[in-house]
Amino acid sequence: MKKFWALFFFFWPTVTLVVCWIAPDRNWWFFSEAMGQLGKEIDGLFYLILSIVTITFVGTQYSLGWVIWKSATRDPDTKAVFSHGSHSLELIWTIVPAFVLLFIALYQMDVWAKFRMKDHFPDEAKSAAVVEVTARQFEWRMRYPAPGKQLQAMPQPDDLYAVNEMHVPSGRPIRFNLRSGDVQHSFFAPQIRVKQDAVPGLMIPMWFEIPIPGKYDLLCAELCGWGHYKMRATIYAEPEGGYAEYLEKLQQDQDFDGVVPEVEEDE
Ligand SMILES: [Cu+2]
Repeated sequence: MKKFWALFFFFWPTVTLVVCWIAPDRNWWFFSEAMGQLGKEIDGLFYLILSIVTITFVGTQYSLGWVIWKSATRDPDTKAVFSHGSHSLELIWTIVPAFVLLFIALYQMDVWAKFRMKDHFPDEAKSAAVVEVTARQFEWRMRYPAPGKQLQAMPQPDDLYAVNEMHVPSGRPIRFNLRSGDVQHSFFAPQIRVKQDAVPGLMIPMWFEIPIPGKYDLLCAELCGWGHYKMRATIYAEPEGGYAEYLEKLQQDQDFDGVVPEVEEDE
């Protein structure tokens, strides 16, 4: 039975190593490649932490298995050895994890700053936002400036609105502002690896860059009420000129009052 437990503790780290062997071919079961440079850097942090955790797990489980195996296979007549702890061991397994945590904290600071701190945004994303995103129960509201104008912090009479469709230019970093109209929500664009809480009373500046035009998911990642599940929208990364075209069309739709002028007939 003792040998069984030793084998049990050898089994799981072995499974882990096999998984690590086949996982890169399957993109670690991520459902898509990270879109954009920032997404790749965020994935990089994820892989770093995953590696540290894997090494720790495999190391501790094999050691545990080895200790049990040793005791299972030794001569039952051998005298047991008792010890009263070890100061050096205590120091080692306190200092090593402390340094690992400190390393992670310092290592991720550049990516974090680029992602979250306005002063470190790419230059193109420091200027005016292309859209203001407001999360509310249970939809995403977009506010765009009128064509040719810049988005103001306060809503303007000629602003354009859309629901659950976020159109942005592709191929360059774009800035947007995130707000909440009621409770706490979370802006989550999984393919771009961008996630940020929308907090009532705050306007949070954000940016991302989508190199390839196309459709991307936008979800709410904060349980915000009964309709949380349907807070799903689409990000349209527009090709060159597509964003301006979209704004023109939105303006036409918004200005249209539903009345088609009658054609006057000559008597
Ligand atoms: Cu929500």
